[in-house]
Amino acid sequence: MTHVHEGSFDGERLRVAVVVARFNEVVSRALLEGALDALKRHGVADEDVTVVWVPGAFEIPMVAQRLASSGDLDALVCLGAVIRGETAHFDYVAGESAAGIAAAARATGVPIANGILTTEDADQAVQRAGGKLGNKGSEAAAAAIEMANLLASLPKPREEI
Ligand code: INI
Repeated sequence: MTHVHEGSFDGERLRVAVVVARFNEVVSRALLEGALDALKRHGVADEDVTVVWVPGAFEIPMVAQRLASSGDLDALVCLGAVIRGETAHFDYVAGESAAGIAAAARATGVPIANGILTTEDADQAVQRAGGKLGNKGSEAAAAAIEMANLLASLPKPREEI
């Protein structure tokens, strides 16, 4: 018989950390609100949620990797906004944060959802942080739960057997 794996959105008993960048704080706070709301709606207990603020999106991967390697978490959610109009080093900040998050997830085996907006201007960011285009913080939180449950259902890596 074919084996099909799909992660559920049941957050009960999952321990989740949210790493959020203070840069563009109005947008970040709206993303955080969306993420916390989604975690609650999916059954993650308040006491199983940790929120960590960092200065900007560039700092997120280092903190995410530290938290993910603690062994105390089932999933992480990273939130922030990198807005092209505001910086000449948009590509470096956006690229490093996305690549660093992916690298931290692969290095630790803990799913880390990328809820860092990369937009051309502030309006595009606002629309994705509880505006017309939804809340990417909520979507990232749901992805983190789904991935935590999916990974738990997959065969363990060889070295852990
Ligand atoms: N950090 C962001 O999260 N978003 C941005 O748009 C941004 N801009 O525009 O520069 C930004 N820069 C700060 C960066 O993340 C670091 O905090 C800083 O370079 C110190 O390491």
